[in-house]
Parts: sequence; structure tokens; C-alpha cells
Amino acid sequence: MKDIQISKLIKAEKERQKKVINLIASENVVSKDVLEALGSEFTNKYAEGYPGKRYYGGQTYTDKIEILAQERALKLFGLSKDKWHVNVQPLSGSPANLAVYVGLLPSDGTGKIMGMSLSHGGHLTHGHKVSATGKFWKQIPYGVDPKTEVINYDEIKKLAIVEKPNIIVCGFTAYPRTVDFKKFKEIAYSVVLADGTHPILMCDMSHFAGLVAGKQYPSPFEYADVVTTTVHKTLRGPRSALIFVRKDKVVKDKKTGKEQSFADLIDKAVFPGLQGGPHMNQIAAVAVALKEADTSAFKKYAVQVKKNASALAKELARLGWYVVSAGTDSHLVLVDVWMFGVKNEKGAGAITGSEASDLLEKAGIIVNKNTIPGETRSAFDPSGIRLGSAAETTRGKKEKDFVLIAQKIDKVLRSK
Ligand code: DSN
Repeated sequence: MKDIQISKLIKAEKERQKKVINLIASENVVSKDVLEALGSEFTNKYAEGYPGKRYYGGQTYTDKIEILAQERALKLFGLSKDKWHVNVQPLSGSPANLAVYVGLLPSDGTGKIMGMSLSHGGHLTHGHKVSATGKFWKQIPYGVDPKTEVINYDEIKKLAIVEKPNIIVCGFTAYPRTVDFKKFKEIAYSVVLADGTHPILMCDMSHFAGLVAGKQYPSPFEYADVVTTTVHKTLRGPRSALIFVRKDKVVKDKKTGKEQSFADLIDKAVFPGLQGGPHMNQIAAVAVALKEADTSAFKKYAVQVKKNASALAKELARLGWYVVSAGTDSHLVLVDVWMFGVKNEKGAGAITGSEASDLLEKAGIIVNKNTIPGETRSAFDPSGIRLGSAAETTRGKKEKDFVLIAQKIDKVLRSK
């Protein structure tokens, strides 16, 4: 590269990534093939529209790439082309979720999104007020049980029946446990909206998509109407997102009575609603990652990701740390460091999430500070840290390595 400044920064970042222990739950390490596709000549190409229906010439290969990405996405999750459509153009997770709401929810200010509150593990785009999703639609927040720190489906059902949301969102960014998608479907069916339909059930599986692909986490596809996911977390692809939607779901226009499929409405919301030309280099890289995830090696990886997270959670708990929900069923471990001292000599309140994250970074362990259910501090300096096993498992670490990582975390945090 001729640009010395940028070249130096790329090299430095590469070295930084090699040197640290990366426990950011939403990050991973992609293959050389994914990087090659991202850096390919597809970056030069404008391809507004969809395969066979573009607004620019020269689409011979872009169409092939986009169709391959769609076919691979459906195959990876065992979905039939007759029943499911997938849009592979969203630039990332937030625009993908926004596109679903723009496509399917009322735009007259009456729409309601029922989503988990941010501090309990939900995502900003599940209707939080600082996100566009909470400005255009009203969030009906639900949380976890204060004692068990796991989802209480009965409470969510009661709330849904009272509030009658247009869409119920499940799937979270800081919830370590599995989700019972069947129960969420039952909740959606227990609510009847003014027009006689039920709320749409959407699953945002961004965090655990790789575990679903590797059959290490329940699949939402049997129950959800719409499934969104980023590609760059446990799925180990480029930064990007996918929207899967059932082909048989339709909306009836109130005035004309004409039916429109969810799939068409979402496609139109992505383009031209929210985006212009798709990033074809990114879609090429998505296709590469989806093929990589459809292998027995990736299934083994998913098994190891879960084993490693479990080893990390168990060792931290053994050392006296407060592991939220008392463990994990996924790649993710949430630790309430503010509660350090419940079983230790220093007493609760010894260290905040920010202090923990900063201390760990100095020691070469990268984590993110995170709110915990029932948070009493601020989101900027919360009580917890969120840890994940996806990136270090890609680098070949096993349970014994994660036990050592837990011990190192313990030592660093006790040094405060
Ligand atoms: N920011 C991502 C995460 O870290 O979970 C979600 O968008």
C-alpha cells in the first residue's frame, strides 16, 4: 500500500489483535477468504435493486454473488426456498432491524415494539428511546426475573395481552441463556390486535446465529415470522446483516384490502426505503462466511465456543465473582463486578464495569463494560462486564485456556 499512514495503522491494528485476549462477545476473527472477498473489485460496483431488477448495467456477476449468498443463507439454516425469503443487503444489524419495522409497522405513530429493555440485555434497536426505533414507535419493554435473572415468560405474556404490541422481539445482546422461541410464539398468539391478527414474532439472533448454524442453540425458524442477524459475531463473517422472512406472511392494506407479502414490504424498506446501492464486496464476503459455517469444522467450533464460555463462567463463579443468571448456555458471560465481594473480602462496590474494563485492557484482555439486569449505575459506568468466547475459540483456545483466562481476570481485578 502506498499510503504509509494507513498502512502503518492497519499493521498496528493487526498486531494489537494478535497480542490481546479478545473477549468482546460480538467480535470474531474472519478467515483470509472473507478478507479477500471484502477487498475485492466488487467494491467498485453499483448494484441498486435486486437480482434481475437493477438500475445500472454490468450486473452479470453481482447477480450471481447475491443469489449465491441468498442460497447459502437458506441452506445453512435448513430453510426451504418455497417457505422463506432472505434479504442479504442490510449494511449491518441496526439498519436490518429498522428495515423490518419500516416495512411492517404502522407509520402513523400508533405502532408498538415489545422488546427487552437495554439494561436487561436487549438491543438499542429493540425500541430503545435513543434509537430511531424508539422515536418512531413506542417501546413496550420487558425484562428478566429479578431473582433468577432469566426470562419470565408468564410476565411477558401478561404485559403483551395488556399492551397489544404490533411486534414482539426476542433475541438479545447481553442475555447468556437460551430463549424458548415456542413460548414467545404462544405469547404472540395469545394477543389479538384490533384487525384480528396477532403480533409479528421477530427474532434478532445476531449474537447466537453461529450457534444456531452449529446446532448448539435452539433455532428460532420454526416459530418466528421474521429473523434478523448480523453476520460478524458468532457466525464469523464480515460486518453485515441478513433478514429472513416467511413467504406466507401477508399484510392487508386497510384502504384497498390488497395483500402485500412481508417479504416484499421488507425488501422495499431495505431498498429503496433505507439504503441505496448494496455493498457487493460485503455480500461476496457474506457468501464466503456462510459456506464456511456450513461445514463440520464450524459445527465443532460452535461446540467449543459453548464449552469455553461455560468453563469461563464456572471458574469466575468459583473465584467468587457474581455471574449473572448463574451461568451461560451460549458464547456469552455477564459478570456483575460491582457485586464483587458478595463472596469476597472487599465488599460490594469495590469496582465498576468501566474500571474493570480499563484494568483488563492494560493487562491485555479486551472486554466491554455492560449494564446488568436491574442496573443501579449509569450505562456509561455500569456494574458489569460482558465476556464472550467466540474470537478466542477461533484462535484455537480450549476449556483449560479459558480457566486460565478467568484466573487472570480474577487476579487483575483483585489488584485494584
Ligand atoms: N454492538 C453489538 C454488541 O456488541 O452486542 C450489538 O449491536
